[in-house]
Amino acid sequence: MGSITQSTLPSDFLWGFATAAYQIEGAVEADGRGPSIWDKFCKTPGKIAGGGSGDVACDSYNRTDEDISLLKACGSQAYRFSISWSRVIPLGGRNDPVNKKGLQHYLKFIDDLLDAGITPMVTLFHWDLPEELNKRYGGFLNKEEFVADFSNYARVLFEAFGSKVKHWITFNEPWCSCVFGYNTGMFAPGRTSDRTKSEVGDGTTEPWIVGHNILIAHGAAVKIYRDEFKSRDGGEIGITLNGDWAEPWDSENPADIEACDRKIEFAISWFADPIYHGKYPDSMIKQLGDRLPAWEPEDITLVHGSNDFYGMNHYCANFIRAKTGEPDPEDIAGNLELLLEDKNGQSVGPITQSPWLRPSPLGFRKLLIWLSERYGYPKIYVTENGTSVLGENDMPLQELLDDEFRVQYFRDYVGAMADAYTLDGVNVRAYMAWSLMDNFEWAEGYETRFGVTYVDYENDQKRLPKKSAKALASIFDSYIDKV
Ligand code: PNW
Repeated sequence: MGSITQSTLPSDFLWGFATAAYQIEGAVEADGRGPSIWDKFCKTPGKIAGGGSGDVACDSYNRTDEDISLLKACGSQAYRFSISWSRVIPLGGRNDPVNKKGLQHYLKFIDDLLDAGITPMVTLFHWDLPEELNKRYGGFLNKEEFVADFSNYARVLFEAFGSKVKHWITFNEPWCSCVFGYNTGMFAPGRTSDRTKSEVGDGTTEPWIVGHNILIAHGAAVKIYRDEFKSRDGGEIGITLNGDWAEPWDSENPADIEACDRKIEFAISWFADPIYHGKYPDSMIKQLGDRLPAWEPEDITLVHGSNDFYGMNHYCANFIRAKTGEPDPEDIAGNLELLLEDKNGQSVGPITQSPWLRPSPLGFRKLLIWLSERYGYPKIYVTENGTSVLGENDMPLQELLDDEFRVQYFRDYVGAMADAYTLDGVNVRAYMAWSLMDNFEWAEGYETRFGVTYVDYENDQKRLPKKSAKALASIFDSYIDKV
């Protein structure tokens, strides 16, 4: 692979920062918002590190002006944020009332962003399902109800914001909703076969049902957008999938080499193959048999071809070691182990604060190529990329703000992306760094920070830019072609 020095990105390349509603907004009872499954989950003792919740978070609901100033100070061209479903429809369902105040809030925010010259990229769903829908009919587990309610919610948003928002993302990281929500129980709604963690759940079947239903809901929302709004509004819509790169634990063992593709298939192709190829990957069908739902013709018709762009969340790489023997029925990964070191004890990358995250910029470039080859060189929007920093939460403030580790991460990852564009023909067109500011990092609470802006949770959620806040503008400036 060539050197990074001569690589560039196209002049219309869009870059900015990403966040999600429950992680930053707080104000969980303001203006008629209804509870989501995360409000409930956070109240269950032992689920969140430090016992935190999104009750206050960064208080962004009340500080949209400050957040826009931050974006401007960073030189951000775009902002990816998510809408809280239960602010817009507090109970969530298609026959439940729409909350005008919730809609108004986002309408003003979108207008303010546009006035500031920042392009909004809107995620419809970033994990915060209205709790009422979970209670009423089991949320994602109920295909008919969930698809109908999500479709209604999507239509309300397209109708209200469609003239202003041109980039829509249906679901953020369905893999996390399925696996963490319905297999390990680490995330809301916390269902799992492990009865020490939850009284309900079946990790052998539910993740696959939930994934199937989310795909159909995505397809249904895309159809609504294309049939009713696209010609009027001229925007585009896709789904965001997470997935990290895989290297063999033993590079001489064919079983480990083969397991690498299988790992990516179980993480990404689970969703992307139905969207781009109209079927589930063979490796999954082989391992899961009839636990993987079969496609009804009318459902796969909705899903197949439903991406205008591929939304890519990407953080790191892993070493993969094939397991021998029959797969455990609880297995969600493809009968393999994910490791941080290879056979020779070599680490995949430097240690961060997140146990699962070790940076590997070359892995990013390799995954961009892998996806492009498998899915026919789709337009790719990187919708999240970023890192935590080991021990950051415990550093003295001055040291914390000088986050050279994060700056280097962005330099390396953006460089790898420019190489993929310039040298490998990858059609990558946007990049949103995770995250604009430190925020509620789900089960890891507030102890893990991903922001380019420090948030002082003890002092009125004061925001202070870290070194990395200013770094991205100059990094992108050095790659993007001038017109
Ligand atoms: C993504 N893992 O989540 C989410 O989209 C963000 O909301 C989140 O804050 C960000 O990445 C950083 O974690 C993930 O354990 C959470 O592999 C956990 C994992 C992957 C992605």
